[in-house]
Amino acid sequence: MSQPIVDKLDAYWMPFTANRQFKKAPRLLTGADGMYFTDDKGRQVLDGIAGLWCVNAGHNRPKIVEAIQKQAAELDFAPPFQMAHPKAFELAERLVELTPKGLSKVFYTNSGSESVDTALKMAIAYHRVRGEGARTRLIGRERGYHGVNFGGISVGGMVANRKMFGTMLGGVDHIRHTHDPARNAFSVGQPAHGAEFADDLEKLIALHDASTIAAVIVEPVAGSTGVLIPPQGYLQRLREICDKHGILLIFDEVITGFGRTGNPFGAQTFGVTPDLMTVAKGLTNGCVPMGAVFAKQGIYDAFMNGPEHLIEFFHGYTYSAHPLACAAALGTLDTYAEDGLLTRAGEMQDYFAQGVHSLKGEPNVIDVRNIGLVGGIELSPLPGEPAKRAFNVFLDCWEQGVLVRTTGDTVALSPPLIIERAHIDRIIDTVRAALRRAA
Ligand code: PXG
Ligand code: PLP
Repeated sequence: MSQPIVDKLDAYWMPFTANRQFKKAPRLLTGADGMYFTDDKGRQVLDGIAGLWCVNAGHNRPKIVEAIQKQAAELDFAPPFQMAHPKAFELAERLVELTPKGLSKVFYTNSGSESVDTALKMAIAYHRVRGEGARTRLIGRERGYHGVNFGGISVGGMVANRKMFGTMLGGVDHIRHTHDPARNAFSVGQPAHGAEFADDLEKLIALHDASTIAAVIVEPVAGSTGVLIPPQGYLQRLREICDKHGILLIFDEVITGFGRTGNPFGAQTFGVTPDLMTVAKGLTNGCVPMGAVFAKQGIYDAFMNGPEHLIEFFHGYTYSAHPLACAAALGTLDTYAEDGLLTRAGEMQDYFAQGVHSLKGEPNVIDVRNIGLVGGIELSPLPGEPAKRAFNVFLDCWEQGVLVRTTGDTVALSPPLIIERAHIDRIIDTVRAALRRAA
């Protein structure tokens, strides 16, 4: 027998993982190229989830690899406080060419979680610098995922991510989620029913008074909690209510950013522009950790008062605008542009939709949802064992050489945007066979 690649699995406490189960039968990845991972047994595994919703241009893209290598040798680090390096500015200029009109300022972070906490702090501080310091409440949504830092779990709505961690931020409330299978099951694209879920916001405003509310944060498409597509008119209505009451609207586009829904950002796909927008993941094609918050010009301007030598916003990370991350992001934007990837999900979505919706009628499939190159296939749970049936499907697909993701009893697909029809066919065939075996 050949020597195992790792013979000690003890010290590493793995994130969001069933550690004991994993360590009994580890799934190790050792290489990646294009649409495929290589595992430690030399198998090729088709990547049905772009790594973790992040490798949008596929793996091992030469422009990105070269940019990182070159940058490491040229300028390894530059302090981001009171100092900068040229690529940080170049990247910001390139990014704001892609954003919805008005989102013209970029603040760098290192992850989606940091982007979320940054945006929440920006929102509260924005009201304060304008003399509305009583606006401190934050409104999230049930089943929302906004990363794992204290701000993010406070506005988030995933019970397992919250219940162990005490009282979190005060002054947070939630509107209902929009998942409504009784009316919307098996909708292709945006469901027809549920714009009125946005009116929950009016109820919370009536309860707390608008003068105490800083911001509302939602994912345009909820990814982590099982691919929940916004009902037609829902995001528009949230926007109208926020405008009416002077509340900032934050879109968390960590998953929907960088082409996932057929446009650079979900805001463009759904035709609604937020005041703040958080991104990460696809910003660097997942290659170097990086996130960002986009802000409207007026939010930035509100901070630019007082003596010029004083810091305007007391916030930032040692690794904000890290040179390797900026280089990776520039290489990523070049790659997206060359391959037309930021609109490719729109071209592929009909074929992808046909594929995922062809799973209707397979054993235990109770709903199928899709938008762009995201799909969710919801299964009825095994009696008394929630999440187990979907996890069995995940393990089966892995055995068959296809990587999918599960959350609760939903199988999620979010492949690299370079995907071709034959890859879609293989993913759907593999999931179909696994569903039948899991019956
Ligand atoms: N906001 C949203 C909308 C996300 O999807 C984050 C914030 C946090 O980003 P970081 O980079 O801090 O992880 C995310 C991340 C899953 C899964 O199982 C999804 C995410 C992360 C890990 C797993 O679907 N999304
Ligand atoms: N903890 C300590 C002791 C620090 O000195 C710093 C940064 O200087 C941090 C945490 C924050 O680290 P980061 O800026 O990487 O988020």
